[in-house]
Order: sequence, then C-alpha cells, then structure tokens
Amino acid sequence: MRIGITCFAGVGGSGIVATELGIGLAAHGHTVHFICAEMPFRLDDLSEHLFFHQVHLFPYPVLQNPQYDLALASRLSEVIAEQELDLLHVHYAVPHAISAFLARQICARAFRVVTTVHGTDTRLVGLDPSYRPITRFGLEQSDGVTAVSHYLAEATRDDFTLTRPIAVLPNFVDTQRFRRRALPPCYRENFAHPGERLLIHVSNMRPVKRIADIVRAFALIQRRIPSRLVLVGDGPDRLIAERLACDLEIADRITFTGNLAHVENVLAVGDLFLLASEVESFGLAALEAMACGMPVVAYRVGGVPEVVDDGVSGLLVPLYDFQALAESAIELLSAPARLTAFGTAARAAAETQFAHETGITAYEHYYTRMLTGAPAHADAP
Ligand code: GMT
Repeated sequence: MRIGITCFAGVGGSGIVATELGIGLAAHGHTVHFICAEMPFRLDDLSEHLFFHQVHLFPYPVLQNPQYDLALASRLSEVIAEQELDLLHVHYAVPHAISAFLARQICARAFRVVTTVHGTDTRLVGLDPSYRPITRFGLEQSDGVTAVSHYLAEATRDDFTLTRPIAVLPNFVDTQRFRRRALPPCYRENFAHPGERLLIHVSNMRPVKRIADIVRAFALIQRRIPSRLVLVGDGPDRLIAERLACDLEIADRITFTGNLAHVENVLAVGDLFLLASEVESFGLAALEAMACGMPVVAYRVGGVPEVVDDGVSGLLVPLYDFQALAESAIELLSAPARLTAFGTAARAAAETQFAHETGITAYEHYYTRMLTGAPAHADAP
C-alpha cells in the first residue's frame, strides 16, 4: 500500500502513535509518506519506504494566523497525486480530517481517508461550540474512523450524535525499546540514592495532566517512603509545579528533565509511574511505563482502566483525590513482593494486549478493508 500519514509532530501521544505506526508499516514493506509541518518527534530516520514531506506555511499580515489547515490541504493534494497514494491516515479529527476532506476536493486521484481520534481533538477541542460542527463534518466525511479506546469511541459517537461505526484500535508499544534492562548504575543514581524509591511521571504538562496533584501526592509519599520523583516533559504547568515543589520544600527531591528523546532510559529504572490526568483517552505514557515493568497509580478516568488493570497492573483512585493517589503509591511501595508482581503483570499486559506488531497488523487489516470495501463514509461495524 502507498499510505500518507498526517499528525502533529510534537511529543504528544498522537504524534508518537502515528510515527510508530508509520515506521512499523514501512517495516512491513508499505510505502509511507509523512505529511506534517515538521519531522515528527520520534521519526529519526527515513528510508526507501519512509518519506517526509513538509507543509510550508506562508504567514501574511492580512491573514489572522498562518493558515496551517489550508496549507496542509494543498500539500496533501500534491503529495497524494505525485506519490499516487491509496490511503491517507490523519490523526486528529480537527483540523486534519478537514484538510483531508479539502484535499479530496482538490485532487483528481481517488484515495481513502482514515481518521483516528485521540481524545484531545474530539473531547477537548472539537466539543467547543466554535469547532463542533466542523469536527462532526470531518468525522462524517472520513471513509473510516478509529479511536484508541472503547471509552473514546463511545464518547465520540455520543458527543457528535454519530450513527457511523468507530473501530477501536488500541495504542501499542514497542516492547523491545521499552523494557526493563541492565543499564549502568548511573542511570538510576542520576535521580535517586541507593535505598530510595524512584517515582516517574511523563506528560506535556498541560492543565489536563494536573501535575500539581502529582507534586502534592509525592509530598505525602516522600514523608513515609524515602523516595524521589522525576517529572519528564515540558508544558504550560511546569512552572506551577516547580513553584509548588519549592513551597512544599521538596524541590531537592524532584528532577524536572524536560522533554527526552530517550524516555525509555528513565522508565527502565523507575519503580512506580504516577498519572493524575482529569481526561485521558488512553494514556500512552502509562503504557510505555508498564512495558518497562512499572506499575501505574492513576485517577480512574476515560480509557485509563482499559490500559491499567486496577488491582493487577496498577491502582486506580477517584478523580482529584491526590491523597488516595499517595496512599495507593505508599501501599505498593511498602510491599516489595506486591510491587514486583504488579510490575510483572504490567509488562505482561504490554506484551500481550498492546504488542507493537499486533497494533500495526490491526491497522493494516483496517486499511485493507477500507480499500477493498464500499467507497466513502461507509465502513461496516
Ligand atoms: O494528552 C497528551 O498527552 C497528548 C495527546 C495527543 O493528542 O497527542 O494524547 C492523546 O492521545 C494519546 C495517544 O492516543 C493518548 O494516549 C492520550 O490519552 C490522549 N490524551 C488525552 O486524551 C488528554
């Protein structure tokens, strides 16, 4: 197949999933063309099956903003025609499904459009009254729509009163890259002294991630368990968390690393992963931690219970209850055998339920169905 992929290029989960998918499809012999504003974060190499086409923005004073959606539609139409693409897979209903729709109007070539919703697009941005009609339109006009969890598929159908099916294709993880492995002692010693537990959180530090709750929970944990916290990532709430850590007098026990190209090297040496999101359609960062044998303590929201098996691979607590988050973490960290058993279960879930190869193959099958089935907007349940 000749496949185009459009995603946001930053460190967000949707861009990571799109990139891992493209790399996996290319490894299966398909030709994959990424059409994005920038080279995606985890796309560090191109090959005879893997190409990148940049969307060129033209800022002009009269226009309100650089018109990314329109520039993308133009570029998509060019690449689809030049590279004779069979299928375009866009990640995010808004704006990417709209750009795909426009590209279809421009381009003489027939191609299928698959839209994957990740949550931020349909549950956060797309629900705003200013975007709701166009988000619904983008979903309706796609040949196929997929969601990364059952929760998200149902919520998207309800929110946009859709009658069309949405296929659930869960996210996946490269369990070779994300695994517990022997690293030189300095990898852990960078963050924690011998005898201390190491807690980790990874996110883009948007308000929805509630990293202040992580810091507050950690303040309670470190009183009972000698421990350190590593906060990986960057975003608008980082400063709030840094100030809170100072106010709570625990700044010396927390490391803010910023974004890391090789987050697997930190996850491989941690004991417990903390997640305090108030909205989370899946929780890819939690899955990557689980693949590294780390149990997850998180709020019970959205698609998180589909990833973290409560009482088996982690513990889930009520939303906004950061004290419960702390108590659950303390409970696990105080029981080494249980912590290890949870970590083993977390790794097993990553290997069996969310294996990279299974994820790639599921998309391949879905594309085949789109290409061989009835044309536009008619996928079967
Ligand atoms: O919230 C993020 O970390 C980024 C965001 C995105 O849109 O890139 O992630 C969303 O997609 C990920 C991959 O499917 C999911 O794992 C995240 O749960 C989802 N974020 C939200 O639903 C808030």
